[in-house]
Amino acid sequence: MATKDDCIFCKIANHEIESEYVYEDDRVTAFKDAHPLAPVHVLVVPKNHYENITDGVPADLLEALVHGVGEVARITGVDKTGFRVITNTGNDAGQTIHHLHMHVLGGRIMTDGGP
Ligand code: D5M
Repeated sequence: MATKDDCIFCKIANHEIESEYVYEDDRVTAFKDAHPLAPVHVLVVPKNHYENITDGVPADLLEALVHGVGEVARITGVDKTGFRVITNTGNDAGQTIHHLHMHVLGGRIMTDGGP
């Protein structure tokens, strides 16, 4: 499995560091964001290391990530109320953790345009 030794999300995704997990399958892990910006703020990440969405991510893994987003929405209940999905990519987007992740945000009205 591709990992990056110093990558915190690799460690969380593969249970070397424990987190508040919301959903998991053989390819993706979803866990609560440590600095939530909404009542529901969950990160969906691949277990294998990819820097971001442009890092040659296979189509079937993208499908698995989107499936994970749907599972998180269903588990947290925001599938019924609406939610936002964000994937920050690179410096201008403010990506701070360089392991591909999809933010799932919900549980409040998203009126601000930002996350
Ligand atoms: O978002 C990176 C996100 O990752 C940011 O919302 C904080 C969150 N974060 C950072 N470290 C952790 C740990 N250890 N557990 C859970 N969540 C964490 P970005 O899109 O890169 O700006």
